[in-house]
Amino acid sequence: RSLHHRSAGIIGAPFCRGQPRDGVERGPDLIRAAGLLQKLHEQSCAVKDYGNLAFEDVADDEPVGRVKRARAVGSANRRLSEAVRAVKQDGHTSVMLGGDHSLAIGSIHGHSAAVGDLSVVWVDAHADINTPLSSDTGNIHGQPVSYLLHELHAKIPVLPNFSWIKPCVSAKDLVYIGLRDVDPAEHYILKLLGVKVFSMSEVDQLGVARVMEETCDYLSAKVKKPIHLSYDIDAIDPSVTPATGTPVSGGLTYREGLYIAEQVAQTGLLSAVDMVEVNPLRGETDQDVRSTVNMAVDLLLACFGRLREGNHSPDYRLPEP
Ligand code: HAR
Ligand code: MN
Ligand code: MN
Ligand code: MN
Repeated sequence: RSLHHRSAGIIGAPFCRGQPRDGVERGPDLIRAAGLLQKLHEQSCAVKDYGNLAFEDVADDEPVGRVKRARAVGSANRRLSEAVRAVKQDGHTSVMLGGDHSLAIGSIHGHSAAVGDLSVVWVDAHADINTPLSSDTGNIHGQPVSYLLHELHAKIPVLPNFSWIKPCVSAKDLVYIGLRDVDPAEHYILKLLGVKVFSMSEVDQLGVARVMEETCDYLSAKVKKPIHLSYDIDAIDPSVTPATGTPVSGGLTYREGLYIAEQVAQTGLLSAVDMVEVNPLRGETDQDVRSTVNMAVDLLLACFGRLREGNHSPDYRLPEP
């Protein structure tokens, strides 16, 4: 499968209401400013930029129980879901630039609305599978997976602007990589549902190569479903990606992070990707921000077939003397 026939449909989602820290809404423009579109083009990937979504401001978005900003999050994700569905229907691999990780609700929902059953590779320090009732913080970026899984449907209470969400992912089609900060309720859910998890402990034990071999074997064992890669930049070690809202030490190295994206791309099944939680206001220096944004760009280039061994297009010819 050549690089030449992939195309990226880019959606900016400048949204931060799934968590309490300002700045993460600047992710899409920063990632574009670091040259993502040009670099994709240079590696022979067709690119269409759908621009940034405009999200409505929601007045009186009072907590519902402990859940914060439910109306804003529900409304933004409804828009995002429609946008991702349209990008998929236009024939692109969808690239959603966040924004916080609550946006995975709309991104995965819209992806599934366009292509049907899919598998999800969730690369993150966190499991983001709290239900609205199990969450200690009430931040919806720690909950997106719970709204998407068929198996948790009965545990999800009614929330304003959430009634459009239909669960669309089965627990057996979900793989986590990079976990190292998991709440008790989340750990209970992961065990109860038998979710495939490669925590940092498994990365230590097996090495990233075996983790990816097992991930790809697991996901392609039966039907080969389109893959949704939801990449939280905090999966990477904070020494590389410090500019993020909830850094956790002991993360993936630059090389491990890249290897994951390379291997998912090489399956030929990658159909949509999220790049979330880049927050320039959480970096202490410009270099902190640059390093974080560069990681996000390099991960996305790998998603579109860039290999560290090098690439060339099938019609490449050496210049004749
Ligand atoms: N588990 C915690 C919660 O539910 C923390 C979630 C964290 N943050 C993220 N998500 N960046 O990946 O609030
Ligand atoms: Mn061509
Ligand atoms: Mn996350
Ligand atoms: Mn995270």
